[in-house]
Amino acid sequence: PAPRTVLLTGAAGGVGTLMRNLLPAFGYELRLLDVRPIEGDPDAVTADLSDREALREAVRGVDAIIHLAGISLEAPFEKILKANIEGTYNLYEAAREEGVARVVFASSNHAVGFTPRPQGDDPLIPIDTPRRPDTFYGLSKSFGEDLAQLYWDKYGLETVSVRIGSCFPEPTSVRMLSVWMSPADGARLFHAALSAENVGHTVVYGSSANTRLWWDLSSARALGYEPRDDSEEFAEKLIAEQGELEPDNIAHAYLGGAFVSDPPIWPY
Ligand code: NAI
Ligand code: 15L
Repeated sequence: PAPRTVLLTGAAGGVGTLMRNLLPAFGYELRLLDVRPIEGDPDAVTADLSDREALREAVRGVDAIIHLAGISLEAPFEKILKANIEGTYNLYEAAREEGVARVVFASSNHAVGFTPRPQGDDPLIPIDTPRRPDTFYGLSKSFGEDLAQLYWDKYGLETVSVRIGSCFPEPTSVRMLSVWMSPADGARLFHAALSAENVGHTVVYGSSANTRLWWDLSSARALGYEPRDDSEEFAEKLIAEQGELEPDNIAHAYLGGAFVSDPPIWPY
């Protein structure tokens, strides 16, 4: 049967707020969790990913989990370790103990951020490109993908790991023209990831069907995802403001944009 009740972790964040508005139209009943209180939903769970008892209670009875909670940018290793590495482990343990069938894991392009971006006629980056994290943040997403593989192989807990590009209402940099995932396409992709059958552990890139796309969306399409948006309508304005990407600029040369520099610099 199709999943109905879904726990959305990180529900107070940017993507969480977009998704809690968009996903109910696909028929899901959402349970929300975040360390920050969520106004307007008295049933929302306010809990930290370090609280294993709270996680067990929060996952009890749900059909699936969309795991967005965590630190979403580069940060000191100790913080990434606690929120993203230990936190994701704690969530998977709770899911395993409570028999939750599937997780949709918000991975990131920064798990492969040191991959050179395609230029000219270069082929699109395949989904099985070697992982090359560009930050401790990207490293934590690489860990999450491996954790997901372990829980599938050992316990039969399914995951779709979505290497999200940039999910914001609009792209705000020239790089984002290539990696942008419109919120509406994001909801379509999360729906496909929740409802496709027999996913085992599947890794997909998460973006719209952008004219300037850098990666291969076929593993996402194989789940039934049909993107409808394209960032190209924003291209003229962004390029006029920021100029084209330059091959010699280190912040323009890799998938991860300016996350590859130390420290990461805006705009990425
Ligand atoms: P965000 O930073 O706006 O939201 C993350 C949420 O997680 C926040 O509401 C925060 O309070 C919560 N959180 C942080 N630590 C927590 C903890 N220890 N326990 C419970 N909750 C905690 O990030 P955003 O942009 O919404 O991203 C959501 C997820 O998607 C993140 O995992 C991020 O790494 C991933 N992602 C997002 C991309 C984007 O374009 N927005 C791109 C690639 C990945
Ligand atoms: C991410 O992983 C971040 O969470 C998000 O804030 C954006 O920076 C995005 O990647 C990006 O690469 O643009």
